[in-house]
Amino acid sequence: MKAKLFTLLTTMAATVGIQAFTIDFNGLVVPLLTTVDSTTPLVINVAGYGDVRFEVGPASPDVLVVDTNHSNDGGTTFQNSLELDPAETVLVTFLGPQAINVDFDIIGINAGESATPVPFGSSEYQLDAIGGDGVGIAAISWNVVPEPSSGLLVVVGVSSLMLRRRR
Ligand SMILES: [Ca+2]
Ligand SMILES: [Ca+2]
Repeated sequence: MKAKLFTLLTTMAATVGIQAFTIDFNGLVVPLLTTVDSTTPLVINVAGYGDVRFEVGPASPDVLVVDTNHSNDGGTTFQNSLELDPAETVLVTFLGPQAINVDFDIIGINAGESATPVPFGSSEYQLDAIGGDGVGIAAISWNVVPEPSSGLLVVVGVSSLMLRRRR
């Protein structure tokens, strides 16, 4: 009986599923030469998720541009990306449900350059472009675990009650 209940719960949890989302600057979502500056954040609405906001650093005159100056493979395949010049900063905030497994696809990281997204709190990431000729964010992907439905919560509750009674 216990084993059957656990199997049922496991199956239901798997059915709930994890959702996957992507912002791809190489797609047509964001037009080329779109700019982000201190007065104009870039807010991208991702179907089924909600908004993701890109801002420049709070104390910085940075201007970020969606352009085609960086490649992923040393210079042959140039892609659209949100470009950061050296010393520029971008803050990326997930305004929809909790984003997990956040993965930045950063292109144009040459020798001596670095660009590592640093998480702040549960929904914000800061990326600083350091050195060389800058980098670009080609894409961001992430997952969302949907809120458990009230029906599933009832099943879990009743099941744990039954398990407790049997101990
Ligand atoms: Ca710039
Ligand atoms: Ca570079």
